[in-house]
Amino acid sequence: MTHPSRSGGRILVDALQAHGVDVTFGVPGESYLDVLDALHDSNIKFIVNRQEGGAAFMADAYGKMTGRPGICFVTRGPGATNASIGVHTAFQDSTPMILFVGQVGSDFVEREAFQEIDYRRMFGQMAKWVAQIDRADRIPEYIAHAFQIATSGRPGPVVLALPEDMLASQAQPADARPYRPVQASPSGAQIAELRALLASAQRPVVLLGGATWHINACADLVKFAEANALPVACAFRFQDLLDNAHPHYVGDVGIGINPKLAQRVKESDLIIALGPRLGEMTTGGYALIEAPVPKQRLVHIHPDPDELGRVYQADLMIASGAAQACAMLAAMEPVDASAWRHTVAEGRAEYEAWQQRPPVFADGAAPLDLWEAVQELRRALPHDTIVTNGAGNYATWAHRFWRYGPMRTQLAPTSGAMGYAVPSAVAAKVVAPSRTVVAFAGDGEFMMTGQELATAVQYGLGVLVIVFNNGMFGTIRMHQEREYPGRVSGTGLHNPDFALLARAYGGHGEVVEATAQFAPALARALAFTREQRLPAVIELRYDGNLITPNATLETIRAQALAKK
Ligand SMILES: Cc1ncc(C[n+]2csc(CCOP(=O)(O)OP(=O)(O)O)c2C)c(N)n1
Ligand SMILES: [Mg+2]
Repeated sequence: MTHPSRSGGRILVDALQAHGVDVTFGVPGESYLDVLDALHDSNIKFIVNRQEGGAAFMADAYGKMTGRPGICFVTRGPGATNASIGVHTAFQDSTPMILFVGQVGSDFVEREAFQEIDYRRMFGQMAKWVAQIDRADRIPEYIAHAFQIATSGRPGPVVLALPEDMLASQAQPADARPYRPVQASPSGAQIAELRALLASAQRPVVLLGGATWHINACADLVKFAEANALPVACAFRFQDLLDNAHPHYVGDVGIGINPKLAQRVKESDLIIALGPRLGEMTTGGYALIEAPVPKQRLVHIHPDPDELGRVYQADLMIASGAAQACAMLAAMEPVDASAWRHTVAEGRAEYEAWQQRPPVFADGAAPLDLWEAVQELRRALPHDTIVTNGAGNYATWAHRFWRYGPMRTQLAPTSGAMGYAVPSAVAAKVVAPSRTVVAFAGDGEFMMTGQELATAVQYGLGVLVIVFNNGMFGTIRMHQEREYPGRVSGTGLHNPDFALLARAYGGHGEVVEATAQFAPALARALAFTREQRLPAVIELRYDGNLITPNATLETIRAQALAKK
């Protein structure tokens, strides 16, 4: 059978459509003009970004939101290097993503031609697969392969390089079929073993995390947790795998963990880790759960067999997708939970106590009370609001005091990458235009990728960004005061007027400096995002001394000095 002759760019775009791609993010380059040309009359929407870091973060957020690979197009060396932060994040976060990079033509390859990089070496450690498509007739095969790899087992990023002459060449390949992700399932024997471990436990806890989840899997998990009276915690930045309103949700296991929850995990005798990698952040530097042999019995379920036994020698290791495991756990005959049934309400009470007004705002003296601001957000925003953040101490105001709704209501990088908050919010609004999307961003965070507000304006995406302006790279200042008290170095920031900046982009801007100003500012900003379908920024100007909910910089410094 003969097929029509098409350019490489057109074959590529046709392949993307065959796999269900509806949107791509990117920054254009002359290296892939043929793809841009084919996109011109495709059904794929090309969201034009302002910087490739933002584009790659958006592709990651799209991947997290949908479970389908986020697609990103960037140009050669400079575009690829800018985009690398998103590839690294997708790798650490196990997010399905495909980054397409322009490449020099085959006539100049290996001469260090203009902007030439060997992407295999560059992305080797941070992508699941890096390849270069040298023949247009093999594009459908490479693209199908890329989708399979990005979504199967432990999901992650794939990088495909596109030599310029290959894209412009003609070929007549047949299109491939739509991809079908592959996940392993637990065996009946493994579920029986898990059940036996649970039946002999006294203080079990469940820890959720990782990728390959689905809203139905979350419902199955609820069945399993309820039937067996299990307290459920979520790993670092996977807090939306169980609706935080659910009575079995007992908090998050990561940076700034509730000490009561840390104690609960330490004193448990069985941890059922369902999906997380059990990485450094989730395990409190491998101290909360001792490595390599934990004190507790450990059941570790993860989609990648290579991840099992990597750090922890679990009692039971199950290579399985989260959804497959949850389906079998929901169907498992419940065990007698009378020994630990009370720990659900106990854990829940400790979680709720941890969400109460924290010490730094106890005396009511601060002009702007950030805890009150989060309470107002909880009152004003819908339950399914998507909340995003990047890295910085400000994130604790979301992690600890906000209540995440059902999956996907949280977008945050486990890679700890700054700059994720604004692009991920914009991407979330692309995927779910009717949902309310709020980015929590520090002043440092915002300045890394805040220019993507222009993207939000261009496509009519009404996100709300709350900028926590403490005039510093606060996290680093905090560590500085702990390790080198009183010797501030390289952590101060002189900032623009964020509200004015938002207006310059064509959005709405407010500055809030006192608690009572927040609720009306929020109401105006939300109305603007909904009516105008354009972004709004609320800048919270507050005392930088209030560095964490529990401690001020002054006390951290004083304690550090006292130790010296
Ligand atoms: C891309 C990137 N660069 C640097 C860091 C190191 N880092 C982590 S938090 C932080 C400061 C964040 O500042 P800001 O966004 O203002 O939040 P704050 O801690 O002040 O609340 C820095 C520099 C990082 N995680 N990611
Ligand atoms: Mg800051």
